Amino acid sequence: MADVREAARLLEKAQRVVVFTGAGISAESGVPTFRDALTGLWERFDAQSLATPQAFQDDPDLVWGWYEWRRHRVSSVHPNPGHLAVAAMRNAVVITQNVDDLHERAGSADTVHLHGSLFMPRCAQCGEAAALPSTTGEPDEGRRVWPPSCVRCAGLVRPGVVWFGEALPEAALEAAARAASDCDVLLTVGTSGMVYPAAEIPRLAARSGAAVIQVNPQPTPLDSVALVNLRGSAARVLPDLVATAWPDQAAEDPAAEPS
Ligand code: BJW
Ligand code: ZN
Repeated sequence: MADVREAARLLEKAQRVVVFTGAGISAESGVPTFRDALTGLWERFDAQSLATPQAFQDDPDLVWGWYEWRRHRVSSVHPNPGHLAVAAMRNAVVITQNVDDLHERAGSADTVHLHGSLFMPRCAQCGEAAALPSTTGEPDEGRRVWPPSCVRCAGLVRPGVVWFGEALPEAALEAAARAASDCDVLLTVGTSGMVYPAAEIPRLAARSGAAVIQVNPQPTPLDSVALVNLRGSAARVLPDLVATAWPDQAAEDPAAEPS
């Protein structure tokens, strides 16, 4: 409780706030994380056989089917109180590693996506943006689905996400680095802080003099970077934090349009 008050005090007096999120913020919406024991996606699937350019080259229908399954799953869930609390921090810059659209659906329209999106497929050959397939019904977890063909060059369409060994979108990485070096407070939520260069963002903020606040039920390598570690789930801790920092605003519906 004292830690929440300390974090709220830092947030309330900050001019520039960055919220940096990972899979954990979407866990309570029903989107699995990657590395959590038992529930993480990679407890059940082999990352190397699904989240690399080589995997798509070797087995396009396995990889496309897996991403279609995840896209349908994300489309069927809703933002949780953690996403809504982030959207209530109206001037915060939101930087996410997530490929879902739950921040946007909660009201954080300008979210920066470091690892791309499940909803922006593109041609693997020429890079042309592709339309989302209008498939009916959700594919099963392991079902193979042949990817669509590019309308420009007939190459295979791939998911618009960043796989291991691929560069992050330049504009997103630049925007994230700029915001992190310029902020007073960076709030890191629900990330294991293990995947680079994204994991450099909270570290860059700390080096630039910002106070880092972490929300995570488990210890992470970012514990030593954070000034305040709030051990708990995003959907429980973030609304508490917002209510403590801005007691008047907390009474409003965070998803409502400003009047
Ligand atoms: C809760 C909660 C609740 C649970 N509330 N919290 C330096 C050293 C070693 C290796 C490298 C290095 N630099 C780069 C590399 C290689 C590699 C890398 O980092 N590997 C590491 C694993 C060692 N990085 C790359 O390959 C990157 N590219 C690159 O470096 O390119 C160089 C290059 C330059 C120029 C030209 C060409 C190349 C790309 C990384 C792409 C990552 N992609 C993925 C998959 C996206 C697609 C998909 O979704 O399938 O992104 S990997 C996966 O990990 C996904 C995530 O965004 C990312 C981070 O995971 P996240 O969000 O932290 O999730 P988890 O599961 O790890 O953690 C969840 C946390 O939530 C836990 O802490 C829980 O406790 C917590 N939690 N419930 C709050 N309710
Ligand atoms: Zn093409």
